[in-house]
Amino acid sequence: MTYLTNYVLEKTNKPLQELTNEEIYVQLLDYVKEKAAKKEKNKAKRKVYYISAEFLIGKLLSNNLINLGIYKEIKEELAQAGKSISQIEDVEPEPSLGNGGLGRLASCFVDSMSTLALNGEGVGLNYHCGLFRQVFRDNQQEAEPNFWIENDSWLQPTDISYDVPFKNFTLKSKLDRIDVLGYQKETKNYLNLFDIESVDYGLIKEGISFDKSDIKNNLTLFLYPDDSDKTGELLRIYQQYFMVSNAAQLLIDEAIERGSNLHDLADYAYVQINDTHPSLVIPELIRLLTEKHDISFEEAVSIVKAMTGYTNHTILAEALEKWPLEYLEEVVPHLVAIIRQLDELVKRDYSNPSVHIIDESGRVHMAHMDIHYSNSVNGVAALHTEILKNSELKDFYELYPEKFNNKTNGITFRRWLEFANQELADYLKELIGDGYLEDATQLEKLLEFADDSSVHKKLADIKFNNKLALKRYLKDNKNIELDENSIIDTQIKRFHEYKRQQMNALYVIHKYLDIKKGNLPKRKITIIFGGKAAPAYTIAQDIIHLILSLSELINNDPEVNQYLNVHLVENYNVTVAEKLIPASDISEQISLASKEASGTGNMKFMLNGALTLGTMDGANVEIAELAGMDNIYTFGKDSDTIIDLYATSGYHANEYYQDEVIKEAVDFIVSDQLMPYGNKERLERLHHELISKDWFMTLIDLKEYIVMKERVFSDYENQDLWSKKVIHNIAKAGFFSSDRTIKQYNDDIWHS
Ligand code: 26Q
Repeated sequence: MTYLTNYVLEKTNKPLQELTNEEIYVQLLDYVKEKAAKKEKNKAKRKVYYISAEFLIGKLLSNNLINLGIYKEIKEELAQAGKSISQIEDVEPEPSLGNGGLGRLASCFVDSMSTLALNGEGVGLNYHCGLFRQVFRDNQQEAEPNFWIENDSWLQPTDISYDVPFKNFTLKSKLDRIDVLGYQKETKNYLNLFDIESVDYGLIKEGISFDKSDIKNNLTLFLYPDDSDKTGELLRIYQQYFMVSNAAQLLIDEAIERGSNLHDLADYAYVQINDTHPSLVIPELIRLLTEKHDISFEEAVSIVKAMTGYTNHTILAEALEKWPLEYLEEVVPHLVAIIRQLDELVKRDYSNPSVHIIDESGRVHMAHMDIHYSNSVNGVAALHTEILKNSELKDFYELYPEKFNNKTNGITFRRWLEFANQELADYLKELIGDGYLEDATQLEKLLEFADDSSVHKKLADIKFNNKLALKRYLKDNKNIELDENSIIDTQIKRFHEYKRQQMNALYVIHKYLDIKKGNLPKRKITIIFGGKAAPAYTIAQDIIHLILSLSELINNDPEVNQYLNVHLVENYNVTVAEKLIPASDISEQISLASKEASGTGNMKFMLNGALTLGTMDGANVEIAELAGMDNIYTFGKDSDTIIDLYATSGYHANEYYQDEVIKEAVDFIVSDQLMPYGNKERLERLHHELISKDWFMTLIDLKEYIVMKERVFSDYENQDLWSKKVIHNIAKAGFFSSDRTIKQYNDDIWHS
């Protein structure tokens, strides 16, 4: 029981008590790294390379301690020295290498690959400022650079370096690695983060604007740099090619080292392409095999096809990348010839232009290249995969039915239960033992307690304690006063019209007006939002502005603020999610049906005993099936109806706007009551958008949403009924363990 004490004494000559939290953090960093260094790399002939533009890893200290199986011991030891582990956790900066679901998924996946002891690693870029830090000024979002890399960090330099050739120059890379420890495993994997040799922070000007043309010094400065002009788009191509060329060179080197003659490369490596950002890996592998290793084009194509798989995360047309050939010509001319050849092979076999790689206007459809030249195409939830097969990628499904498969997303329970909700995790162990840690489906044993009122009471107590912890966190860090006695209703995710935060905001308006009319809720309601909006996405910024303005109005209105509070948490990230999710009662998953590929926040809430209020979209459908319709609150038009409305241009916002209840809420956006808190241009633009275009059909489900939300609040008053639903949700959440997802990837696709 003196792990750390002795270590610290040896390293610093001081007892633990005398170290500051910052010093203890650094000691723990070294301590964990030393433990990790003793672990062997996972081995298997075929190694999986999960290439992703994002890895939203979150803080790593506690996660690593949990995976090492020493979290509780260290926590105890620190406590005995008068130190609090949570204050030490606060010292660690959160890496800024991701933006949302796709990046968090990649991080859960590397955790699970290590936990299953697979030979599988992440490959990405080490962005120095990553995704921007969000600050609110005048009820608006502003973006600041997020410098997250400190001298003492989890990054471990290697001497691995490659030359990456661009049209006009060659850039040398360097590789930093982060150890990825599986849960109580003797072996480990790496997260490989490539970087350029010198990044120049001096290029940054106002906010997050910077000289986008100085590639040699800016390539790994920011994740998703502004691409509203050509230099920005070119920079993204530079980033993508740099990422995949490094990945391809690494995997070829590693395969050779392990005995491959490269004709058999597919036996040694499998590349999972996370969305289209890494798609250039296909022509790059073909280039390397043909130009550097003397393999014929035909053979190279068949090798690459046998060792790549593509994961689709969206059906939104604007998110499917299509690069103009002339842009690729400016950055990577040596790939253009290959891409043209790949396209010609497709055009030789198929006349249907919708499956061509290069379209009539000379744009390269990255997803199309992936589908033709990989052996697996997967969606991320059952409904999403069906939509891909039956509508979005129908023409491809007809060509290659055998390639299409579903891999419903998952989350790592180590972070999202063991760490984030320690009291719940301890209680679960008391009730059903700790078998669920290895086999998450054992959570079903909880069903036995579905009607046990002492269990109900204890679950409610745990939720309350989590609310108290959240209250402290929000007060200390986010300048928010949370009422721990209120029902907490949370919507946390990137801001996007299809996710419909604006519909929740319209509910808030409706409720505010209702309270003003004297219809008082039985219990105070706190509605919490969190999320960032892409800086160039004006309407999403307007929605943030609406919520911040409403929040100021409502929280300061003494007639209303005892019944309703609204908060938008600044700079939402993994760390904030870890506090919000365990404290929430209601999980808002209200996307327009068909648009949310899966969602993974929905799974985190379910596991932490919040009930879903959602549409039948993405993985909500599977949550409903598993938990049972009695234990989830669904509403709104289904995906078939929505897909049909798009096909027939059948939705007209204006028709819905005629409804009195809807009109009253929508018009409040430009009312005299709200205007003093807001910016006229933003509020008017949003109002106009909602009644004239409303591409993501906010108004179509608003009335049903209001009705269902009222039912949720009223059900909450019957605490035994509520807790029973909570138990059904936790019990059935086991399916959503990323260990299950990764096992399926490995069994069906990777065969590692
Ligand atoms: C595309 C073109 C140009 C610039 C940027 C992009 C871009 C950037 C980020 C496209 C997509 C993303 C991120 C997508 C994402 O996070 N998708 C989410 O993936 C989750 C994991 O599968 C799902 O659960 C979510 O439903 C999905 O929205």
